Amino acid sequence: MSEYDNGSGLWTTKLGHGDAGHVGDLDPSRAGLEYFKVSEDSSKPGSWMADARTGARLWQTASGSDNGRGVAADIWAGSPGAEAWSASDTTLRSAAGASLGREPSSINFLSWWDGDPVRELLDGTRIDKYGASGDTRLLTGSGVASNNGTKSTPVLSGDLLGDWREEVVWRTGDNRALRIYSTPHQTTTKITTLLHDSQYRTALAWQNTAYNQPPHPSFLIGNGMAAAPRPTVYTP
Ligand SMILES: [Ca+2]
Ligand SMILES: [Ca+2]
Ligand SMILES: [Ca+2]
Ligand SMILES: [Ca+2]
Repeated sequence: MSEYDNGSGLWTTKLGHGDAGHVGDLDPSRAGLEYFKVSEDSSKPGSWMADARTGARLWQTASGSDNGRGVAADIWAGSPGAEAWSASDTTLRSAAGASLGREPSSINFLSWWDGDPVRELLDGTRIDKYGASGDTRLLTGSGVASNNGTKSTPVLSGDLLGDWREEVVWRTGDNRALRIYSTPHQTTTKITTLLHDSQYRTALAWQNTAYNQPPHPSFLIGNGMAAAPRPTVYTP
């Protein structure tokens, strides 16, 4: 997505509907953005990664099931860029599709929560940090609930307040209030507030207007990242 986008379609794979899609600089060794998606149709590849500008498919996994959930994000510093995993797959995959081993304990949302730029896992009312031998629980929300059954979506997750780390909004179990959780961890990484990034800002809007999915900015936030771009802000 660029600031010059006019809203017309760029391409289609004709691979049909999927229950999750992720757009970001998932593979930093390739120029531009990448798109990772799962397929609901069992005759289609279970998941696939494509160049987000051209739709050219970079790699895919086997067909044969309705692949209900899938995520791509840099959750592990042991492999460059994003990792990708999905419900019908059996392994965590590198940005290039190679097998990396143990899959994370959840396949739903994401959060930048602790001090490092590698992303954490958000599922239900919990935030976990992925590790090759097991995930570590960082937060358990008490007295709050998630939405949408197994998709376990929060009311909203994203960088709403303070620095670039992401807040999460959950409803209380009695539906009488919303709570905003914010990280208690300090960071040495400096990034302009993510709502200045138009792709990320659009992603926060779609969490409340369309299919509820975690947001990604238009640039890499992850292990070994370059200095994040400074936005150019125009006012009338
Ligand atoms: Ca890329
Ligand atoms: Ca990684
Ligand atoms: Ca982190
Ligand atoms: Ca924040």
